[in-house]
Amino acid sequence: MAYRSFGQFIEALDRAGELNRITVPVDTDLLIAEWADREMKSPGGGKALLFEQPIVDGKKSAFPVAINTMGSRKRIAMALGRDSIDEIAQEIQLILKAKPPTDLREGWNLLKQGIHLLHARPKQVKEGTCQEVVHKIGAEDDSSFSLGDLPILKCWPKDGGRFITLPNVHTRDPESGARNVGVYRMQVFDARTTAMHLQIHKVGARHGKRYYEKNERMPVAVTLGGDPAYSFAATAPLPDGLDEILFAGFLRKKSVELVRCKTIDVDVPADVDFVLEGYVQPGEMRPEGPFGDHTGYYTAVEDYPVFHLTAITHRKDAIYPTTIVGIPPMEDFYLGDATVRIFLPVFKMNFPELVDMTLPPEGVFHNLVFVSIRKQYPYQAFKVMHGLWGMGQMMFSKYIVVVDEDCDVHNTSEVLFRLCANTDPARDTTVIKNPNDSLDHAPTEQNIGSHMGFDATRKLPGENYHRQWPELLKMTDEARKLVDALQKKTR
Ligand SMILES: Cc1cc2nc3c(=O)[nH]c(=O)nc-3n(C[C@H](O)[C@H](O)[C@H](O)COP(=O)(O)O)c2cc1C
Ligand SMILES: [Mn+2]
Repeated sequence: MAYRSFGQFIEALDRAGELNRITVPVDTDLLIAEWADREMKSPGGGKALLFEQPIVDGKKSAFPVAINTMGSRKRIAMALGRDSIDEIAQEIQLILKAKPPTDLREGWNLLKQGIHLLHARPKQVKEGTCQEVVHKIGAEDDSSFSLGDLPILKCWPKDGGRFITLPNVHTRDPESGARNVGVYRMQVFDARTTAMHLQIHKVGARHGKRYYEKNERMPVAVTLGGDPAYSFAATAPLPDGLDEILFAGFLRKKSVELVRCKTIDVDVPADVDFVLEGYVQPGEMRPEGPFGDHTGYYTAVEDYPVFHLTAITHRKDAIYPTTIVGIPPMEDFYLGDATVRIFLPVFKMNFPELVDMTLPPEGVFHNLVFVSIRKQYPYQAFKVMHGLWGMGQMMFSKYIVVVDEDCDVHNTSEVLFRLCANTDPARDTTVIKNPNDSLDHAPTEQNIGSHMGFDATRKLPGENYHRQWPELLKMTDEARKLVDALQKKTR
């Protein structure tokens, strides 16, 4: 179930007919991005693309570029070794609801889950394929190998440079020792320095702050590739302190093998494709951007920490994984969508009335949330909104629309119908203050803003509605069955 390498995942995609190999040379300057954008916007997310001859500054790179590898329902499930993402949600539900089994089958299922949880613990190993080739950089410089040798994309015309878009950034809390892995993009400044886009709400930024306060460098290891479960775990909005490596081990049902980096005291998965080792210096900031962002707009230039490379190590047959973000729908929609589906049981544990939830692609994660509830008492829709606004990265949700359980939140048209039909704006909305996603350009000030909730559920007595709530139209089952039969005959 777990992939021993990123290459093995690419082969699995190929066998499943989910990969297009592009054998002609294609420039990493905008052309791979334009090709990938068309693919991501084709029905269902198109295919994964493997550019076998990426061109960097007029020269062919030694490493192929893989993009859109998780950009569909099927491929994200394949990335996590399942037929469907819902299997993982069921596995999580089983753990959350764990109580003494009532029959043999339940007992067996629970036992299996227990064994899979054991896999969450990583294993330390002495050697890893990610260190088959080692290039130390700086004083011990052994070669002219540098970031310029990686097929790093320039994604959009006005981008400030080339950006590493799927880096798994490994850091440690200097006090508790807790590990964190997050995907924070990196703009290449030169052969051995990049920006590190640690937005202020993210755990990597908090770790940095702890080091800088003590005037210490933060050691940082950036990995690319390996089992795609690693990258997925790094994008997942886990609570601060919950180790992404444990989560990856649980997802892939196999312990992650960790190897110590060559020039810093950080452990990384031994089977990744590339490791960029280095550090962030306290107080050092440089302008980052512009960058064609997942908002669909360019994010303006802002100061961000600088990452200094001390080594690059890689497998001999390394593949460079990347993505591009932009006007939705893009590959990252499927990452966010899978996250919501996987963690739905956790949300349901916090909100027993919650039936279903989705972040539609048009809202680009934080801008729009549709949630359906089984309403029992007045103002319950507002309670759910406020609860969501208080939960981790859900704090960024700009608009939350709450509907009744019989509305399919995955059908945007149905939700909009309920929103329009069931609300009196003055009565059924609330506007609150909350932290805002750093990338949102709309608020007057960065990182803070207002959020709006819509109660589009049917109004109960006690909700300031003094009329008879009407009944939604519905045909009888009998009439439906009869017409089904008639239509079958006439077809
Ligand atoms: C393709 C992609 C690019 C991302 N780029 C950034 C980024 O540049 N900076 C950032 O702070 N978060 C970025 N994120 C979001 C974080 O990876 C995400 O919020 C993650 O949950 C953070 O983990 P943390 O809670 O451990 O900090 C990106 C996500 C994806 C899918
Ligand atoms: Mn984290």
